Amino acid sequence: MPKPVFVLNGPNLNLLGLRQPEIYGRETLDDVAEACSTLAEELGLAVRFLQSNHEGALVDWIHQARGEASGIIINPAAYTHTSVAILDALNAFEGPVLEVHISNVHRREAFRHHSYVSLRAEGVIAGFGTEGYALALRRMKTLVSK
Ligand code: DHK
Repeated sequence: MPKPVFVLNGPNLNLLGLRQPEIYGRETLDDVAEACSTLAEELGLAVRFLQSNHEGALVDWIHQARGEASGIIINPAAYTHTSVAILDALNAFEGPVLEVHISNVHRREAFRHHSYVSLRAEGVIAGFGTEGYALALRRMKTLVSK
């Protein structure tokens, strides 16, 4: 059985579809999780889809990914712009890391323009709505097949 790709989601993404739909769209996080597992099956990947509002929980999952996951796709949400702890945890992970943002963070407030996670990520997808997760999974397939 191949190691799963961890798809990690940060704070407030549990409210996807409900909060600021003009920015984040109307799809729920469950819709995104389902789309990811359908696509993963097509690609021959396994996924473990997780969300937490707590920085430490995300750090713990990244630690767990060491040895257990083939790669990490992460939307750290607001922690993107603040969390050295998440960056440090990702730096301790040996596989590929892809960063996803549903919105185009570069078109938004200046504080969203900086990402700690980008210092580690092989690639960043922003502004493609929830489709960004599918794009990241396809890219992850290439990266873990190398
Ligand atoms: C989600 C959030 O919750 C914001 O804090 C980020 C990100 C952007 C997104 O676009 O997915 O700034």
